Amino acid sequence: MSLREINFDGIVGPSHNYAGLSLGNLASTRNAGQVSQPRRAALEGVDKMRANLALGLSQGIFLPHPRPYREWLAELGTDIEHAGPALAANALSASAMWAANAATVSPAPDTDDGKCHLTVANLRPMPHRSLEWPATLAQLRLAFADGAHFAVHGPIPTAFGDEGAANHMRLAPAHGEPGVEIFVYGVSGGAFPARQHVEASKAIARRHGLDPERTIFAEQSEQAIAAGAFHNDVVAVANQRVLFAHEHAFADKDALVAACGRCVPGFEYVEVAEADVALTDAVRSYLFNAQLATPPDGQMTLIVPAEARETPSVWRWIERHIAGNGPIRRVEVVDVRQSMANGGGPACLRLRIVADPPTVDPRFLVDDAKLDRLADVVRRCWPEQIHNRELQQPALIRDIEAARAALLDALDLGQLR
Ligand code: SUG
Repeated sequence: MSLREINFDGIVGPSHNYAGLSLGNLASTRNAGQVSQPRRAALEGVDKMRANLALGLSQGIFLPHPRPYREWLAELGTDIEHAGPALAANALSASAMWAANAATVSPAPDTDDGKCHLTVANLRPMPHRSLEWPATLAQLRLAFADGAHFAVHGPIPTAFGDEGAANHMRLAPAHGEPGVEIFVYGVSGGAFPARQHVEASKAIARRHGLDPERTIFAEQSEQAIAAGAFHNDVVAVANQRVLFAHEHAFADKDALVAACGRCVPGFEYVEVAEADVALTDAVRSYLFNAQLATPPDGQMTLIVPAEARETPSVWRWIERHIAGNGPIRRVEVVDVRQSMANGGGPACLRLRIVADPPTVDPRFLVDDAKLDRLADVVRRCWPEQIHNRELQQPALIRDIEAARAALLDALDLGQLR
């Protein structure tokens, strides 16, 4: 068994659009009603995956969900032709692209039965996202069907909102060794909702058979949520022994840092002070919504969105850190602007799983050749633009459904239809 980090990116679906559905997500609100470019968005995602492969990282994919979600509309007594614009936008959202919200993952070395446990996120707080879990669960059950190595769980009861790995971090000396899992929850977010409920986090820790001695629950700061950090991964990210976070990410930073120090040998806390990068700049640039990864060359790498390079305080901080002796040794810049305009950075687009690649269904793993095939379908079938007011046009709906079907066929995943 050779356990390694595999990032599963959500392929941006053909219905990608800007509907302003997420209160508390400043980019979603700011860009409501803009014209989207689904083809470009999906190709940006493919290029990000190529960049990860070039670094020597393992890469997987999750597929777009059936949109419009016709069964859901039928349960509401309507259909895509007759639904009001709000319901239609929910049924057409491509939000499943943000795979960091697909599930919470506890790698095998952390669990009592030695399997990698995954709990699909119920995504209850936002109506459009609450539609995702059935199609996500179907994919998790296929991709991780090997019951000797994986345990896939259904969602936490909807009384408690759960938004998956975006509010979960893991520290471990190496991916294949036992680690410490940190569950971050929200209590209050000022004018904005707190999306992760502590009871959901605790339930996941119990279901996954985690050792209470190596499990930490930490509250997100109200200030961070109110500033637009609707998920913890907008203000913090962890990799191996390193926790990289904004000064105002947590309600009780000192307690969290002390607990990590006790549990993780060689723990390093890399803090970005408000004086260097204001919370507003951190949220605007998505500095922390980076992938923090250790490629085979051992150089810990921060994979940031282009917006980070365009935000002077942020780029200054990165350059200074890399020139110094900090643990982050390299920065890679990726362009995921179409996703960013809905509040989804490089980290949102991927779900990190620690596994031995041969135990995963190979249809969900990619190399450059498979990405070429995928990009070819996107170029041929994804709509070039979607004007929000035209979301319900029959010709567009036909194109969206045909595009997804073509992709499933190209990837031999027709059974997800
Ligand atoms: O849940 N945006 C997503 C962005 C998710 C980002 N994920 C992480 N931080 N891990 C959300 O708010 C906007 C859709 C719209 O407005 O059309 C949206 O759902």
